[in-house]
Amino acid sequence: MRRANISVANLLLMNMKQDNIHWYPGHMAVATREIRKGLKIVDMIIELIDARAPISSRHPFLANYDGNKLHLIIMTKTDLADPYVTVHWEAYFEERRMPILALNVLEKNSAATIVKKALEIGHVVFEKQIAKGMRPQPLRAMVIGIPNVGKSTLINRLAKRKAAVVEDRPGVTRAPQWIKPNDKIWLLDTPGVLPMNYEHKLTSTHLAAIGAIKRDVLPLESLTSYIYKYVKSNYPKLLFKYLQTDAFNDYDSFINAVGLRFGLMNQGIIAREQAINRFYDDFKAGTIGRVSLEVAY
Ligand SMILES: Nc1nc2c(ncn2[C@@H]2O[C@H](COP(=O)(O)OP(=O)(O)O)[C@@H](O)[C@H]2O)c(=O)[nH]1
Ligand SMILES: [Mg+2]
Repeated sequence: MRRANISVANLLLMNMKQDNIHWYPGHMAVATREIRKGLKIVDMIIELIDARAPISSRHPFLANYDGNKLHLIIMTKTDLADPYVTVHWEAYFEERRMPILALNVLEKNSAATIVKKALEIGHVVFEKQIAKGMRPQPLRAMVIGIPNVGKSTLINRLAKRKAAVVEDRPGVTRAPQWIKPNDKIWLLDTPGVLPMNYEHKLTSTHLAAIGAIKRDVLPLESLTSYIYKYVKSNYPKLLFKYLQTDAFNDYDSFINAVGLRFGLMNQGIIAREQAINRFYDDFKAGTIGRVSLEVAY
């Protein structure tokens, strides 16, 4: 790809300059209380972020977390992101001494790869236990992330193998339920859903573009206009491939071209609304191609 026009430094700078918008302020306090509760009983945080927008899909709560838990970052949806950019992101986190795995959660061996890496990092916990003369206990981990990053997909994959849950007696405070892929690692069975970071316009835009925000609250026209301009300047060939034409030179003519290409007509007139929705869906699903919205250099 051509060098994308938004570096992390620029991103942060732009964020600072943007007026803060609050579509839905998010119930930060409630969500973080649940997560804090979970954190008390685990050794490790497994934080899922989206490879297409690794900064925006993190959350200040975890980005600034300096507690004593081990912390593994999983960059998901690499199949939808620009592979060259993803490599840079891996280096970015590694340079900051943050263990990271970049993968497609839908791939067959993704769960096993994550467990292997978690156990590698978790070795320090086992060593401490052994030093104390204890038998090594299962490593306890909690999967955390904003909506739509793949938390349920990952947990279901792990549960399918050899899941067992702690018994749930009625009338007693519900004990934490564990997914037990094996006797070395247990995961809390409910992932921690982080409220999203809506603080900055660009962050919100990226979260919307990757499908983390419900469609019915989105300003689809300005969102798709942003996506169109971004793809056109950073991945221009993808738009040609998508529409089999380059007979468009601005957002409006592009949306018209989408309508024509996919036959989205209403009584002989291009159904603009439908075309906008179609483009948004195709971008989110990666049909247009692999696009990273944030770059690490
Ligand atoms: N292409 C792709 N899709 C994924 C990946 N991980 C999850 N998904 C899809 O993303 C959507 C949201 O996943 P889900 O596990 O429900 O996310 P959650 O909200 O974090 O629990 C689902 O349609 C998944 O099939 C991935 O690595 N690549
Ligand atoms: Mg889920």
